[in-house]
Amino acid sequence: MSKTKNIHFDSKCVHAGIDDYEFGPVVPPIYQTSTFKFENAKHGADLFKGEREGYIYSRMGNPTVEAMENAIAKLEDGHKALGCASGMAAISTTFFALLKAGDHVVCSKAVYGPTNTLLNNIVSQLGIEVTFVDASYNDEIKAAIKPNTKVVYIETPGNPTLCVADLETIAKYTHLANALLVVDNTFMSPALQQPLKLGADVVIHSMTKFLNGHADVVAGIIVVNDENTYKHFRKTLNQLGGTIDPFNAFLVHRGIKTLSIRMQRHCENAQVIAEWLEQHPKIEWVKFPGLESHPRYEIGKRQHYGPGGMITFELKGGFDAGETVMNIVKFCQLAVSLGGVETLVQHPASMTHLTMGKEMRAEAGITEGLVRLSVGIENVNDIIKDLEQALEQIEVKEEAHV
Ligand code: LCS
Repeated sequence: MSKTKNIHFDSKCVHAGIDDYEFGPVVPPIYQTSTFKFENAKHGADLFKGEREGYIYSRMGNPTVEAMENAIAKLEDGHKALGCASGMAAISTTFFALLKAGDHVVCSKAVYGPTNTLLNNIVSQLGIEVTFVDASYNDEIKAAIKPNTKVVYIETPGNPTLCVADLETIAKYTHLANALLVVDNTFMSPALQQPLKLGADVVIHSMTKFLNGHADVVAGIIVVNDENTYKHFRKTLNQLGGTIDPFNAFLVHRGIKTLSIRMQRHCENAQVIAEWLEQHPKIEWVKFPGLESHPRYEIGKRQHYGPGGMITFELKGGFDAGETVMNIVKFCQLAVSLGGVETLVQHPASMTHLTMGKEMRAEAGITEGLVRLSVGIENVNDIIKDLEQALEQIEVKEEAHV
């Protein structure tokens, strides 16, 4: 019987994907090898034909990578997973696996900038049509789906606006059209949201973020629900070549052991900070799924096991004030990426979402003054103290944001 079958999610984080290995190590050994010896010519030929199980070449499969893939598949309650070299490798592999000329994709407007750019600049040049929608509104998605829609692609909460999409309803609309629902679950991690249970067909993560959690790896993953889809994705990934390497897979597998407790602290800290920001006189608005003022608070409460660690806000005084704060924080670090143990702050309009262009950003609700905070697991008072001293130093002229 599987050791991880009927155990709590917290325990799965520690034990999923861990097997018995030669010499008895309690963690998977790192098979840092590009290729694997065949016993003889027939063995090699049989492996290539798929008539025997085993490893051939690390782009096509590696035991350390497979251990991590099995772990994430278990955490997402999926069938199998495919480790990728980055989140963008996972996303591009998914589009290549599922789309061909003549197909149509519906995508939420608020997605990571390069996802938007990939669809707009590369996917659309292959004869694939793309429609961007505000995924907060189920009716917008329903209206955008056409007979040739093959994929509905949702990031929820969206980067960086933290808009929340109702996955259960969207899955119903998607399946009525015989399309597949692909969900980028990076902002929540499987500790806080499990899209396959809500009807999604494919789940993607940038594992660079919460899954690894320590800002020392760039990696991605695709989780699928059935063997046929898995085989098709595996073939596509082998051909495109964006596979994860064994050492990064080992680091991610190590990172997820603490996923549950990290996410709990991210959520607790972010809730306190979001509430503090919301009542601060120099703050124009705050967006956080754990605040009752979030327009999709009720959907979030139903769909999430916690509000997450990401907050966006805008200062009275707009971009200038935001820039000043980013320049004078000391404890919070000014850097892109998110989901690590350390608190990071960044400005999407000039950084992560620059390539989208001003018009698309405005349509997606990414205002020029929006500041994004990835709340770490430090003591919350240290984060607040730093934000406080930064906010104290900005001058807010009421007319500045009018
Ligand atoms: N999906 C989401 C939601 C992301 O936030 C990112 C990266 C990706 C996919 C791509 O993953 P990568 O290839 O970088 O592993 N987001 C970043 C961000 O907001 N700041 O820097 C990277």
